[in-house]
Formats: sequence, structure tokens, C-alpha cells
Amino acid sequence: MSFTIDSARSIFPDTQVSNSVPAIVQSFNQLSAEDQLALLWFAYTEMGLTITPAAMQVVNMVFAEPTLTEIKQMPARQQTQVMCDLVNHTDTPICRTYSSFGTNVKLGFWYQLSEWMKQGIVAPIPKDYKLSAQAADLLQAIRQLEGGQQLTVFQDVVVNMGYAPTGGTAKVQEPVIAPKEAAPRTRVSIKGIDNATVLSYMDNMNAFDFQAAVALFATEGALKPPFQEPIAGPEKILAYMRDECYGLKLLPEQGVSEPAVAGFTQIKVTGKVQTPWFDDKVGINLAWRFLLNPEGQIFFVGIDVLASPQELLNLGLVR
Ligand code: 45D
Repeated sequence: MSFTIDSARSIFPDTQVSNSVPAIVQSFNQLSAEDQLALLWFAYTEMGLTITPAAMQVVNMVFAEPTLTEIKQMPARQQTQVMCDLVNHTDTPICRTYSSFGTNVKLGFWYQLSEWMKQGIVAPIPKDYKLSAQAADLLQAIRQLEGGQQLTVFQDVVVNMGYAPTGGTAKVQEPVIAPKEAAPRTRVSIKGIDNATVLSYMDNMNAFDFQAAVALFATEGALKPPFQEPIAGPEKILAYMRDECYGLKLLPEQGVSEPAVAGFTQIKVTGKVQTPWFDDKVGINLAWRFLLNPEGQIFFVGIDVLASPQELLNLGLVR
């Protein structure tokens, strides 16, 4: 017996993954557009999620500028309408354009709108807006999440706004950003792990050298991001990394390595990841579950947001 991507997904089955994030996102999607916007706005402003303005420098906002300028020039009612359309997935030119943005451009787009809302340039959410009972409950649930899980909820919601006709809009090809040459490459150390592939994966990701990171994968290898289906094949993984991973800081802490069937090796690492949007203010607790083939290449790596900080210590040693 050997592994398939599907069977690889269930290595380290004891890993407790956050289920509050998908549950909250799902109930959120059932609210009215006004409620969704107001709830997000209240959550965003009250949680003291202060975005690092420098993050905007790693985002290529050129793609979003014409749309942002258009919105800025609209009368207030129309600005509110655009925001509702985005939440409602209405088929409008702005919603289609929005869907073609990469994740960081979408986040940057809302960051710009939020700044303009604070300055009164874009229609704000009325301070006295009354959330429905359902929305108020959900806001309470979001308040109780850890910081990293709150961010994951935001990212998820923002990524799925807009309108993509079936078949999907072609993603804007964002320019490739060269690996950090000047800054010395850093080296992680992971308690319990000396596997060269895993260490090299972390170091290349931290240097934004995605080409080198992808070279560590088997040709049929796959990467599974949190709450998503696996992405298979080097080209797709590379495109994904260029879209999503620039500016991420991987902070693996500890791990365990065990032989698996057919000469494979399974390695679980836990630790944190920081996003450029909040740098060291928020760490997202994560597990990386690697399955290496007999050649030492990455056949599968699943990245999951952990249910609790205690899960950082669950390496599956006590069974
Ligand atoms: O008016 O090893 C609202 C992989 C609406 C790769 C708004 C990974 C109302 C491999 C939207 C509220 C990527 C999988 C306004 C590792 C309204 C790998 C504005 C994992 C104005 C480790 C809201 C990486 C705004 C991970 C501005 C897990 C909201 C990365 C902004 C996770 C929200 C990154 C932002 C996350 C959220 C980033 C900026 C979760 C950023 C979240």
C-alpha cells in the first residue's frame, strides 16, 4: 500500500483543527448584507486589529486603484450600495473586478476603504446601526475567538466577496517579487526535527524564495491550506505561494517525525505564522503535517489552524 493525496490528508488524525472558523463564516453568510457589513465593521474596529500600514507596501495596489478612485467619487448612498453588492455577490462590474484580485489586494482594498470611512470620505457604517439578534450573537462569538482565528474569519469573508461567474474569473497575475537578497536568510530550528526538507521548506518560505520551496515537492505533491482543498502540482503550488505567501513569517516551534508505510515519513510541526498585515502583533497557531516520499520529497503538506494554543503541544506522542 502506498499513499494517495486523499489518504495523506488523514495523517496525524489527532490534530484538533479550529472548527469555530468555518462555523462562524457559514452563519455569517446567512445574514443580510447590511448586517454582514455592520458586524464586520464593529468587529474590525473594536478588536483593536491595528493593521501595520507598511503591509500595503507588499501589496500591489495598482490593480485596485481605478476601482477605489471610482468608489471615492461616488455619492454616499452609492458607496454603501457597492459595499452591499460585494457582500451579496451581485453581478456588477466592480464585483467582477474585485473577484479578480488576489487575496492581499482584496485585503488592501478593504483596508483603504476602512481608512476612508474613518476620514469620512467613504460612507461609514452608522454608529447607531442596530444588529439583528443573530448578528449580535455572531459578533459575540467572534469576540471570543483567539486573535489568529479572528483574522482567519476576516480573511475568509473578504476573499469570498465579489462576483465570479461560474468557471471563475482569471486571477490577476501579480508581479513576481524577487527573494530577499540583501537580508540574510534566516534559519529556523524546530525542537525534535532535523529533517533537511522540512527545515529548508520553512527557510525558503521565510525568504519568499517560492521557487526553491516548490522544488522540495514531488511532481505529484500537494499543499493543503487551512479550510481549503489540496493544491496539487508544482505550477499551481507556485502560483498559490506567489499570491498568498509574500510577507508571511513562519515560526515553527516543535515537531515529531515517524516512519510511515511504503518508506514514507510523516512529520508534524506546530508553531505560529505571522501575517504582514499585523506582523508580530498576532500569531496564528498552526500545524504543518508533512508526508515525505522515500526520496525525501514533499508528497503532501497540510496546514491547519489549531483549535487552541494547547494543541501546539499535541504531537500525537500520547495515544
Ligand atoms: O466597512 O506554510 C470589512 C499557507 C467590511 C502556505 C471592512 C500558510 C466592512 C503554506 C471587511 C470589515 C498560506 C497555507 C470594512 C503556511 C467594512 C504555509 C474592512 C498559512 C472597511 C504557513 C476590513 C498562512 C479589513 C496563513 C480591512 C494561515 C480587514 C496565513 C482586514 C493567514 C483583514 C493570514 C486582514 C491571515 C486580515 C491574514 C488584513 C489570516 C488578514 C488575515
